[in-house]
Amino acid sequence: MTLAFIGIGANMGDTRQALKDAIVCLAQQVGITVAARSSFYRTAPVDATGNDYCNAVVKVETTFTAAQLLRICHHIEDQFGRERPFHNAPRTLDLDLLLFGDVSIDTETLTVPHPRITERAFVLVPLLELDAALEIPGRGRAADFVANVSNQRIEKLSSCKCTRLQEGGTAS
Ligand code: PH2
Ligand code: MG
Ligand code: MG
Repeated sequence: MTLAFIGIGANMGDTRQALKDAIVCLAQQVGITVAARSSFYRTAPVDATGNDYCNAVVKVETTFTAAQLLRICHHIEDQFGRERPFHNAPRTLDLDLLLFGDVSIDTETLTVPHPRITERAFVLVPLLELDAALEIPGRGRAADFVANVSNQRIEKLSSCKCTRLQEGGTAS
């Protein structure tokens, strides 16, 4: 069993719903248990165009290899209608394998830890919400990189509305 972190992002369509549905999809996979999820965040596009993103990170336990987990992520992206017309194009769903246990992998198709993990507030902030003492293999403490990304806009989205609706029994 390996502990892995997956970054989730979307900036087209109903982004919050896409993130929720993607987490359900991951949890439904045999060989993946979703152990925790961060809050959802509204974030400014970084090196990209289009609308603000909704981002989150999930912590999963998996029996898969990193390559298998990546394939599953890509398959789920396809199911959500992901298209890739150009680099960093707006997307209905993006699932990025951020960390896979304490291993470092560098192949043509997969680099773990994710190469830009320390440069992006939309990854670092939710990661630290899940584990404030997180160590990034080969890089050091995730918390040490937050100051470098303080210029990137990121806002935690409230989940109060959903909770209140569910408690009232009127959630759709
Ligand atoms: N993903 C990118 C490029 N830029 N910006 C934000 N805010 N959130 C993302 O998920 C994101 C991005 C490439 O995958
Ligand atoms: Mg990405
Ligand atoms: Mg991606």
